[in-house]
Amino acid sequence: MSFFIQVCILAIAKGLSSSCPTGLNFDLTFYVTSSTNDYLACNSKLEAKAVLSDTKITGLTSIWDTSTTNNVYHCLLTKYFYVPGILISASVDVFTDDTTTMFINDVKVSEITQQICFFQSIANISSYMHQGQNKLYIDAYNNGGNGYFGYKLTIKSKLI
Ligand SMILES: [Ca+2]
Repeated sequence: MSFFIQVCILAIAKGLSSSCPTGLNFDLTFYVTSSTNDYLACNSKLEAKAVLSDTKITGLTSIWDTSTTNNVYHCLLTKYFYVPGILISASVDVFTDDTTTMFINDVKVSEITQQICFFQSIANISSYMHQGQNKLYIDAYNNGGNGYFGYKLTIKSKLI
């Protein structure tokens, strides 16, 4: 192999390697959302898988422990999620009929108590989270009529 060809191969190889991604720019945006994978403990009953509510919430999945309810009811949700890499930002959307209080890592993040059927969006909740395992806890009440809630955490992180 001539010296010229060897130089050309090295130049091409170097060009290829410098164009490969480093891994530091991967977008690790993910969502933690209400779903039928959630477990709810309602009215002192044993924890059970959530079901979709007959009432739909635009953009969120509405859940409860039954598809329809007209009773005064109290449900608790505990869910763990993992934040990989370095946390960049986090926000939450939540909708409830009638009231909810949301905690992340045992600190109150959101509270809807003044109005029924209320949507709340909080742009920056990253200070409540950390790299690794996090705990979401929601305390929900229905004071009559339909009862359900939905939530969506949007979390952005990057590789170290
Ligand atoms: Ca209600």
